[in-house]
Amino acid sequence: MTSWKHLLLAGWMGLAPALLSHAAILVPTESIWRWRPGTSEASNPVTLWREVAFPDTQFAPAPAPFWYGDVLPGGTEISGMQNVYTCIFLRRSFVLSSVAGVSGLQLRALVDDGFVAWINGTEVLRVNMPGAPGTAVTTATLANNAVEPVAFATYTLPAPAAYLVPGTNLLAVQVFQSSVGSSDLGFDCSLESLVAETIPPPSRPSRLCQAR
Ligand SMILES: [Ca+2]
Repeated sequence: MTSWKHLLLAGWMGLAPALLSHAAILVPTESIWRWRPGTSEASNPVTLWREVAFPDTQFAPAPAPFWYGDVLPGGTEISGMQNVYTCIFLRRSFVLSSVAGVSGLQLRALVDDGFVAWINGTEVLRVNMPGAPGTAVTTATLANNAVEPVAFATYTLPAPAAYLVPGTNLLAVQVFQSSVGSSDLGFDCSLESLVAETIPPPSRPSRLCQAR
C-alpha cells in the first residue's frame, strides 16, 4: 500500500498527523513605532532606513495610529505637517524564533492616503500608491486620493521565505499624502503570521499500524 493511502486510511481512522495553521500576531495595532517626519530623506541612499541595521537615532518612539485632521484616538497626532511635507517614515521590529514554520503573512492596515511597506528592505505591499510594486519612492512621491471614510483592510503579503530572517526583522512603512495641503492623515496596521504545525496522531494502537 502506498504511503498516501496509509495516510488516507489512517486519517479516516483518526490517526493521521494533522496539518493545522494558526495566526500569530507579530505587530499588533496601536504598537509603539519609531517615526520620523518626511521633511527630508531618512537616509542616503534613500532605501537604507528600511533595513534592520539602520541606526534610527533620528526616529522617535510613538504609538500608532499616526494621524492629523480626522482623529484616530489613542495614537500620535502629527502637528505641523499640512502644507509643509507629505510623508512620514515608520520603523517597527519584530522577532521570529524560526522562519521555517511561517507559511504566510497578512498585513491589516488603515491608511489615509497611501503607503508602501518593506520587510528587511524588501517591498511587500503598496496601497493606494502609483507605480508597480518596486517602483522607487521618495519624499516627493504622492499617494492617490484615499476614498473616505478609510477603514481597515487585510492584505496577503508575498511568500515570506524570501525576506524573513530568524531573529530580529524590521517592518518599515512610508505613509504618503495625496497633496501637501491634504486636510488629514491616518495610519495604523497589524502584521500576522500563519504558522503551520503538525499535530501528531493520538497514540491509541490499531491493527493497521501494527500491520505496517
Ligand atoms: Ca490625506
